[in-house]
Amino acid sequence: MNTLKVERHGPVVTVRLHRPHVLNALSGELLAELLDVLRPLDGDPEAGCFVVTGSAKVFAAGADIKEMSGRTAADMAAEDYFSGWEEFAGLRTPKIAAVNGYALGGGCELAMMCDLIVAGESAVFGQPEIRLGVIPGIGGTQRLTRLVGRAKAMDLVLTGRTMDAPEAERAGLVSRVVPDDQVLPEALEAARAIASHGRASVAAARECVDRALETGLRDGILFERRVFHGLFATEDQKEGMAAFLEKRVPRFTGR
Ligand code: DAK
Repeated sequence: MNTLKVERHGPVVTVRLHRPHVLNALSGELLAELLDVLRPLDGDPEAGCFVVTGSAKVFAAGADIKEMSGRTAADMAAEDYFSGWEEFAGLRTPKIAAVNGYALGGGCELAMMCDLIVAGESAVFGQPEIRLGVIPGIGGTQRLTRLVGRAKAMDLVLTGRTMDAPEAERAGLVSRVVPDDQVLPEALEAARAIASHGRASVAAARECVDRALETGLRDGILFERRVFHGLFATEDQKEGMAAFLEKRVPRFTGR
């Protein structure tokens, strides 16, 4: 592994982006290594949550500009450059971004592909690609707009300005803001909580929440109700409700 450091504690897998000389810029190699690590773990019943983080000073300063700069449109199309990020976004295991410092361009897009963003007070978010003569291209114009609304998304994408952690929290981009040294502990605690729940209900909850961004209210409510009904076919539903009534901690099996 050249670009990542990976740790596993029980059901929580932590991936630390590690290209310090370029502020963790996201290269093709980093993406390939990230997918090599996470792909086999996705669907592993023992893996309950992924945490993606950077260093104490930077999450990721975007896609690797040096790697991209000389490419032509034909190169980009032929390689379908960075299409693998959609595979990352589509992993079924819940993902938490633990962000300190810069999360710019592809770094902000990577954080938005996660289910939760836990940010340190020093975190800085933005889509500055316009300053490079391009636009966000790993979902930034789409996810940012859905998460923070058109007004704020236009502001960030057209001016290239950044927003600090309190603004990102007010805008709805960030789930929690904590002191910098608490970012990873807070993210790991959230990851352990998620991993302690039944896998089927966690997967169902993620699908339903994300569906809210893609469908009308009526269809979304119906989708939620059908998924809710379906969970009564799982052993985890029986166990979760029995444990409540028996005043004990549930033992979910993912079945
Ligand atoms: N790529 C490559 N190297 C980078 C980098 C990046 N994104 N960001 C920083 N570095 C390197 C710097 O070049 C510098 O290297 P040396 O000069 O020391 O060799 C080193 O990291 C330290 O950076 P600075 O000296 O600039 O550090 P400062 O603290 O002064 O400034 C900064 C920090 C984050 C404000 C600044 O580094 C900066 O503005 N970085 C660029 C931020 C940015 O523009 N990010 C967006 C990148 S474009 C695609 C779709 C999307 C994309 C790509 C493809 N397709 C669908 C095909 C995504 C595009 C982007 O994300």
